[in-house]
Amino acid sequence: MAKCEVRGNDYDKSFELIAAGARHIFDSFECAIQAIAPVCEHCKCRVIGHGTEVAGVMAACSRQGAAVVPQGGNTGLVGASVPRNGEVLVSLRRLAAIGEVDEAIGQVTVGAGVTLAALQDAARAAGQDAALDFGARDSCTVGGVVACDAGGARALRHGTARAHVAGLEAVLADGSIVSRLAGLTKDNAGYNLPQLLVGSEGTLGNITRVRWKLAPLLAARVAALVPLQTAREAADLLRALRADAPSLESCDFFLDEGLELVLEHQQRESPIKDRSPFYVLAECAAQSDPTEELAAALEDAGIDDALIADDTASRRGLWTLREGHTDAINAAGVPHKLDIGVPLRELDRFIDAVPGAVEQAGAERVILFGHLGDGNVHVNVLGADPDDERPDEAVLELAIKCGGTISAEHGVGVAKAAYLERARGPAELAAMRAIKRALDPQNLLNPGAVLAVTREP
Ligand code: 2HG
Ligand code: ZN
Repeated sequence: MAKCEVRGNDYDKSFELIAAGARHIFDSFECAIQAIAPVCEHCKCRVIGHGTEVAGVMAACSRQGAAVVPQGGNTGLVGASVPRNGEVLVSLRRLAAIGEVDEAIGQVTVGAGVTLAALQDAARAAGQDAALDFGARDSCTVGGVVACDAGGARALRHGTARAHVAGLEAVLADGSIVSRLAGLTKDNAGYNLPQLLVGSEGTLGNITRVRWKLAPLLAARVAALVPLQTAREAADLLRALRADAPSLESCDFFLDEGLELVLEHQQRESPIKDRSPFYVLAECAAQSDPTEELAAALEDAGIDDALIADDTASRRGLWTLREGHTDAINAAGVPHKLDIGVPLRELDRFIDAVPGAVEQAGAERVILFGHLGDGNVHVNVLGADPDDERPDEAVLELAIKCGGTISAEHGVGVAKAAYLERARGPAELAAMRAIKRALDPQNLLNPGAVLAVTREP
């Protein structure tokens, strides 16, 4: 356990000391310290753990000119929640209160530290649905989800995290608190600060509470795993499903090489006998059983070999093939992780061109999977030196050439910050920097994330 430098409940004094360089607050913060001490031991950053005092911490840090990295579940993939230069780590995980679900309007206020799974459970218990889901659900937190505008498989129907933010509370760089938690559907009085904070990755404020918009619970579900030959066929299938299956909720994809990795990693047999190069995993959700609707849509699209899963266990079985990609890839090596998005009409061009581009950039292997409905491809490059930027450069360049984005749902963080100007152009980047300067003139909030540190005049 690390050395204790500050004791007692005098928070204000403690915050001043932390900001001034003391490394830990112990005593009444024991739980938090236990949770975060290993991180601290490893990276030697300064750590605090009492989330409810975020405003006090920020005010003290602002007075001392100490930089801060806000952290939720630390499940991000672009390095945005990890201190890099001795910043104070503000862990928001203990802000884990879940308010009462307002069933009439379909909203709930939750602390930033509530996990996505806990939000889903609370919504379900009230007959509602959080309407956002992805593999890291058990450890990612709502604050982090909102801070990086996470998406996941169900964004096709329900939008990304942004669409679920009816308001939020955040602590700004000077320690002031902005709070819009009334959850008004119509409220156009002034700039929409909450929406500006969505996707800002901790660079404009510490999100402490979120007013989350729920959706009606659609308990009748069916999934289908469809073997296909090409990305073009997949895009055609999506078009057909969107037209003929209004209950379509998600439409993800993976390739046979990824499936093979997952099967090996999970030590299971392929549920598909006749393997093919490309697979689409679609799920429909409705008030009443959508199986017939999905089956008819598949038949009209000329599909006769889909694997249909109409009970919870078999649906989960199919989704673990898709969601198991991250772990299976990690077990195969240290991947370069890219998360690009392209317009659907360009998807097959991108997917066809990526392996060649990556190989030319000196990498051995690329695994592609993602969210077909959003044109969101997770490109995991294996067999490249961790510091070799050439494969990343090649993939991001290709995405931009296809009219796409360098970050679809994982965020920019520090990993992609150097590419932001190329993706957004100088005018947009200058506007972003102006916003950052206005809200955080000392550059204390997550410095170097999203906006690369430059020597500005
Ligand atoms: C997913 O869709 C996540 O499974 C993670 O966004 C993607 O590991 C990845 O590249
Ligand atoms: Zn994803």
